[in-house]
Amino acid sequence: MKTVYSPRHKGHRNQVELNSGAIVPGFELPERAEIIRRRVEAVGLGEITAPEEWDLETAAKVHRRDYLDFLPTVWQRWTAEGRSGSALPFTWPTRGLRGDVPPETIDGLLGFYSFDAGASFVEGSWDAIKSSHDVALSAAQLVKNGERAAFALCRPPGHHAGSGFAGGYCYINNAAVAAQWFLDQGAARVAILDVDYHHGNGTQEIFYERADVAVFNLHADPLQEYPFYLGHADERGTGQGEGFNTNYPMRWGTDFARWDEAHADACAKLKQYAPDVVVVSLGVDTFERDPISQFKLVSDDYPRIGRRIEALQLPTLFVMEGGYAVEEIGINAVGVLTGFEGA
Ligand code: SP5
Ligand code: ZN
Repeated sequence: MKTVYSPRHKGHRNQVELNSGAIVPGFELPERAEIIRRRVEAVGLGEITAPEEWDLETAAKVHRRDYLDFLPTVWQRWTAEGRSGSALPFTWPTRGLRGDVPPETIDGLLGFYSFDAGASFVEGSWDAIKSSHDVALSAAQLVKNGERAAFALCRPPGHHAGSGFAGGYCYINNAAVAAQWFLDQGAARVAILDVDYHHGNGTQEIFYERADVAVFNLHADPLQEYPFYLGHADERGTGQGEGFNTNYPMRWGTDFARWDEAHADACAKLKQYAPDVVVVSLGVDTFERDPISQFKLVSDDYPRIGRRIEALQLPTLFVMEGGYAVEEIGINAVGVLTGFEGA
């Protein structure tokens, strides 16, 4: 299968995050995308192409316009205050505070448009965010034009970004934008299968009241793990969307046997939904040596994930999300893809 990749992700670097009470260098490193790209080349997965430039009109159907307008302005606003380093929020509008009045100043805006301190901005961030969005849409176009599958090597990732907020290393929800684009191109139904270790809270929020995108999410139990405040099994969708959101929270220590049971169930339900296309939010932070995660998958398990997805017999767009064991993420992410291809 073809891979879409842009070197513009590299400007998004030297971010920071809050971890165990300290501001630390971000886990979401530029090397991640480079290691995956080199693995794509090493195994001969297929051609690697550059994305086209896309406008933000599809993104504006899954994100608030004011949020999309804010993102490109962050670095300029931050440096206009005489700051350097990373633009990071420190106040958030939780319960009991107003979430409907955007402040005028950058510190207030950063908190208003995020849910954690895991999505800092540096000088090259917006250009990388936009390139990641373009990578997802260009790979979606390959599938629309008849490829059985394509790989969007997105960086930064997207599944924690909601309609009006960044967080968890995510800014624009690339998988959600791609799903919306398939609908706009004539698909009747799209399924999103999120296999990242963390719950895809942004994707769930965006489609929670909709029946035209069914979301299946396999992830660490929010009672134990980030993002903590969404991803429980009783979240089934609401209104028109009731029954079209399915969560599989799993406890720390989950191994492949247990994980694959949930995957098999999700794939069976996904098949019943009979979508025209499936978008896979491909995170490989389920790996046993991932530095921020607590599942026990091993490298040999990833091709088996790809084989199960191939068995759906649907046009498939893989969108890169998380995975932080930097040495192994190439083997594991591309392992899913070669498993799919070899099935
Ligand atoms: C796309 C994606 O995978 N985003 C993940 C965001 C996770 N942010 C919270 C990280 C918490 C790290 N704390 C782990 C402590 C281990 N030393
Ligand atoms: Zn993750």
